[in-house]
Amino acid sequence: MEIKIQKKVLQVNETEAEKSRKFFRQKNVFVLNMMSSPGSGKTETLCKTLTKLMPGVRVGVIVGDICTTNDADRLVKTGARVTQINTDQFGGDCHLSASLVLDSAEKLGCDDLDLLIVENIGNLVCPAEFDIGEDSRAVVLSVTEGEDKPLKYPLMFRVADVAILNKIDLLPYLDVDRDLAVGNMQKVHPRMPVFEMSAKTEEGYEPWLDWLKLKVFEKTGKGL
Ligand SMILES: Nc1nc2c(ncn2[C@@H]2O[C@H](COP(=O)(O)OP(=O)(O)O)[C@@H](O)[C@H]2O)c(=O)[nH]1
Ligand SMILES: [Mg+2]
Repeated sequence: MEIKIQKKVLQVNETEAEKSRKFFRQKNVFVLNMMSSPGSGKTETLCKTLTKLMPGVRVGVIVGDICTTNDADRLVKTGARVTQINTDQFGGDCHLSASLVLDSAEKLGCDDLDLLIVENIGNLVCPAEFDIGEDSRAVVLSVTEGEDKPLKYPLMFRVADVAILNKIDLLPYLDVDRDLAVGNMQKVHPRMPVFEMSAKTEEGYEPWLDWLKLKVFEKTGKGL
């Protein structure tokens, strides 16, 4: 019975995701769904990414959390247009649904955007199951989480188009094997691009920014 309910929820979401995809196509905006466990550095990576991309790339952000506007407050300082979703009022959902994202995207306005980034709720499991009508999915794994997480939570890494290994500035202080962390991500998802970065020192940002700009160009035709 539980499985049937889950299946129905996902089917309803899939219909909504198609509506979102159509909306984003009409607006000619590239949409990136950014996912990870809490604290791996999604918001910090986004703050640095937005600062480096703007004003050449016009970026909007939808950020999801169960409670607080902390992340929106940080992101808005970059100058990007930001809206925060809190799922507490909907029972504290651990993921963003397609309908919530579409509703927020309409309110945010996408006419003048090249790139819309959705920072999903921190969770390495549920967001991987919910299509939000995005064009690409990025997963962030920080070195403090351990090399084995891609093997323990494979779906998230399987559905991702690109991965960031974040907090590499901390490697000297940890017993973590960087190559093994990258290897485990690519074991689950062969040939997935993995960018090794630090949001603190800003090491490793250029290849990630180039990847993102190429993706925006491929969808929208906007050379940035
Ligand atoms: N040393 C270090 N700390 C980081 C890095 N990226 C994020 N942090 C810190 O990790 C904590 C969680 O980051 P946050 O961006 O809020 O993670 P989120 O929950 O995935 O959005 C914050 O204290 C950040 O300052 C990094 O590359 N290196
Ligand atoms: Mg965050």
